[in-house]
Amino acid sequence: MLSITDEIIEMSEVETWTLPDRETSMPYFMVHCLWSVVNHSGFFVFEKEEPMTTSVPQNTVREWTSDEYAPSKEDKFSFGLWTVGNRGRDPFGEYVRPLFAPVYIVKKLSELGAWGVNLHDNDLVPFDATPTQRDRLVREFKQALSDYGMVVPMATTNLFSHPVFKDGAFTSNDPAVRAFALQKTMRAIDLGAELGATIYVLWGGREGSETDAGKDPVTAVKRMREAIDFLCHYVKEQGYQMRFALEPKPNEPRSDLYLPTIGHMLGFIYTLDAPEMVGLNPEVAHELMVGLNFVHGVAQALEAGKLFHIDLNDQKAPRYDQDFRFGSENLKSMFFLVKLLEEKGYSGPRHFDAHAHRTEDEQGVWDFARGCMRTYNMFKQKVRRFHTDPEIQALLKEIHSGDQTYGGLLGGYTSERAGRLKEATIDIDTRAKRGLHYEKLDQLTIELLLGAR
Ligand code: GCO
Ligand code: MN
Ligand code: MN
Repeated sequence: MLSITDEIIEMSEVETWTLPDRETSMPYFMVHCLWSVVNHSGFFVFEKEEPMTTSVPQNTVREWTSDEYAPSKEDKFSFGLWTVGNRGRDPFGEYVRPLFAPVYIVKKLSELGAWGVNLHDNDLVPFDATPTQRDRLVREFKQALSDYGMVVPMATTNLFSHPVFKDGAFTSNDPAVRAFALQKTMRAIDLGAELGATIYVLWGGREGSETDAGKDPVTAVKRMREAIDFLCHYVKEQGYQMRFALEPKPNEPRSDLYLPTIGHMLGFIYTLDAPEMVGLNPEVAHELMVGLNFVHGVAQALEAGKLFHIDLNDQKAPRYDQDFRFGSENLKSMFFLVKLLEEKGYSGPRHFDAHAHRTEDEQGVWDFARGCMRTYNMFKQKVRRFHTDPEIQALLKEIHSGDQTYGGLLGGYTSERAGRLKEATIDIDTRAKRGLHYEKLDQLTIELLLGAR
């Protein structure tokens, strides 16, 4: 058994370890332990923050909160522990920001107006934690959630940081790795269920290849199916109220990932044992990395009833995954995204899977988080204006009117309709000559977005 002093010394030694960017678990754990140890002993106040209280602190944020765009719990904004906890490490440079303990993140996000916090298993419980350490961390985290009025809508598994996953988890050629991946995920599902998560994200971080010489891509898809089927049965048997959201990504960290886009994933879902339990977690940056229209992808998922969750961020088109602040790059398409989500009644979390620029210190992280939420709300306000702008609405009415003469020939197939359609003379010349006024509508949209109307 370690004494408090030994524990602090041991943890301080741990801090000098270098870990891959996403392997944040041990540092988090270290700060977490330090935080709780020093709190109990009462001789050190972490980061000069107030100790946890049993009510949501009031008036702690004084800027950007007084207007209609200030985020509130009703907006259902969530962040991952790994997002605001991102320390700015990249393949070329070391950490630039300090560790934030999970309970500290919960407190800060709550103060900023967020509603939920999501996590990988190892964002909270280190890879090699003992059952006692796990229970303590989970207990303290749950206390923080209750103290700060935060929920855990989504949980996921880290199947990418540990070297054992270097050639994938569910798709690894090695049965022992596949078995370990399933074991780890079942335990992480238990953790998610304990924290109240109803969505479980599966992102195939390393489910891919650099070369197709060593892995059969057909077998890879079959293995993925086998794993997800297994996990669906597990969730059902446990009686958890949980659905899976699959997150496609075209590449990074592998050269190529399997099931790379929304479309690939959608097709795959319907081959599963329990497709009703499985939907999508599309991410803005991932579709933009391959030059796709994210709004169209999300629309297809929505239409199929498969938009279970969404990762909001932004991206300068085709390049590495940039995870920029939501709406910081593609103003117009992010407006259309918010318009789609709001108009179609998407009721799930508005989750930000993004992080602050590497140039930022801690204040920059909270500026970043607040910015994601405010921008979403500003777009939401613009959508309301779009709906009430008379000129835009009149134009839309005209655009959608078309020639109704042939309406009766459309709809579902009947042999009578098919016969009439084959015989009909359709006035294509008039239709072909007609201008559609999309230029004007698009310009009006731009003027609205830029505040000119
Ligand atoms: C990425 C992914 C991840 C996942 C996360 C949850 O590009 O790194 O977007 O951030 O969303 O691991 O599964
Ligand atoms: Mn991503
Ligand atoms: Mn993501």
